[in-house]
Amino acid sequence: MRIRVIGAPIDLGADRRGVDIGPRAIRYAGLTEQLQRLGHSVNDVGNINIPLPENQPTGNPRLKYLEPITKLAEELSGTVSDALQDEEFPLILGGDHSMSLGSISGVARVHKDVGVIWVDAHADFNVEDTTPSGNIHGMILAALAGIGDEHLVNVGGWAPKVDKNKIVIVGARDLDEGEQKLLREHNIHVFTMSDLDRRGISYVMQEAIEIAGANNGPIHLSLDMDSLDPREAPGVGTPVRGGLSYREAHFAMEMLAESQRLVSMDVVEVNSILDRENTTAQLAVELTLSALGKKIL
Ligand code: B3U
Ligand code: MN
Ligand code: MN
Repeated sequence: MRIRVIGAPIDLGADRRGVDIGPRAIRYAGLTEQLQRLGHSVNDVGNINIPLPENQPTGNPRLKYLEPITKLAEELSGTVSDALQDEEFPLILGGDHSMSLGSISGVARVHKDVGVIWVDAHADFNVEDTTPSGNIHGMILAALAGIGDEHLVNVGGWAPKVDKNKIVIVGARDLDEGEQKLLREHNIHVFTMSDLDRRGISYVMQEAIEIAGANNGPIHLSLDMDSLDPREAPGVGTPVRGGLSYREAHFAMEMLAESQRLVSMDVVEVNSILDRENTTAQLAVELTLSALGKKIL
């Protein structure tokens, strides 16, 4: 497969500084070499340009940095749809999760029926009225489903980007009250950590692939590294105990590879300031390899 690596070091969507180093840290962990060793060809087009938060007005405290975030989403969306049009698989490196507004909009422009598997400790399903932080990375999945602030929802000039019925969240364990209400109201498929404990990763991923990839449709994987247990992935902005184990995460990725339905992928929230010796970035590379076909035997 031909893979186009796109760095999106956006750090305007979250409070903890350090995710802007994520794309570099993932590259330093050997991403290109290892993808090539797996037999892929890699076209790394570098990073999109991100303005410094210091030079940007915060704006509405319940929708911090709304203006630059939507502007960057427009740009990234174009970069991602160009990759797909050139028949390369977009692998987008974050940055905080607000970057997925751009990446998934770009995918949805080309694959109108794309489903999304959102692997995350959080649901990122807040809106202006439910957010406890004003951080837009906690609102992106709702925006992609057509829910929330109109500027976020209408990036690229159309909405929704993804059919609500084809959204699946895996690994959730930290949901805000208003967010829970929204998820229920819109019947979003959420596999929490307790579902994982009850049914196992194999069952959960099989269901997730069936739901997101209904009618043999394409799937985008959005991998938030905070879905993993903080013992495995210490370098994330909002660690939450009780996450995916190393083996569960790898197996989930292997099942996605086996499904042969992935058309694009993001890896987000690697925070190098909080990381230990690039452990989280290395794990991000390993999991990407499993999602893109690496097998034990
Ligand atoms: N739900 C909280 C916290 C959060 C969301 N996403 C992350 N943290 N990484 C919020 O601020 O919306
Ligand atoms: Mn997230
Ligand atoms: Mn998260």
